[in-house]
Amino acid sequence: MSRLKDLRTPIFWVEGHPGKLDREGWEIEVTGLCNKPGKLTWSELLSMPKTIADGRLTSVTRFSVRGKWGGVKVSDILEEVKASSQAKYVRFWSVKKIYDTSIPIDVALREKTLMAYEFDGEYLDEDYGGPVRAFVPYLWGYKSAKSVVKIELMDHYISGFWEQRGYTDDAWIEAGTVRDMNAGGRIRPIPDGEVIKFLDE
Ligand SMILES: Nc1nc2c(c(=O)[nH]1)N[C@H]1C(S)=C(S)[C@@H](COP(=O)(O)O)O[C@H]1N2
Ligand SMILES: [Mo]
Repeated sequence: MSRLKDLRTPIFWVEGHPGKLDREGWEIEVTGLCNKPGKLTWSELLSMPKTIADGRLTSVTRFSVRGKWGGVKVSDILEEVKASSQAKYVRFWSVKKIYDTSIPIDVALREKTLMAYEFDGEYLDEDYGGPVRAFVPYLWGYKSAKSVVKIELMDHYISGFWEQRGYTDDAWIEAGTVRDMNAGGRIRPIPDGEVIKFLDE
């Protein structure tokens, strides 16, 4: 069991569950508009400064789960690979490369946008996008690609898996209600816009 599972957080793998993944052997290719493209290994990620972002993953399907997501800031990774000033979008690719999604660089550079490997101090397992997933609490959860194997820096936008199937490209969170997984699935209203601190009460 994991904390996310204990909270009964739904598990989404639209392309099919990937099965067991090799955490220690995990590598993320960082490519596109940068001066130092290359591979980021599991041990390199762990050696980079760790950021803990208290935040919520909020799905357009209307659940929301809050916790302490631990990982490396995407901004630190972009610095490490010396992202070019022409890079305007960051595209995340999941294992199998069927699922992808892209976010604007200004969202990628924000302080709670992570390549996350932990939730509440536990390593993420495959159900929840381990070894390493995107965590983008500012936008609907479909931007938080799971089990990321590739980060691509681009000068233009490309619609991702869900965006091509009708979800909005900007993934701006719309007002309504969500099931708050931290409160046993209780229905709570959410405001329009980014969700960082809502439902704290
Ligand atoms: N590879 C992959 N990443 C994905 C998805 C998916 O189906 N496949 N679903 C997205 C959606 S719609 C949401 S809300 C979150 C859900 O994360 P969870 O399955 O850890 O709860 O993952 C996002 N990342
Ligand atoms: Mo979602």
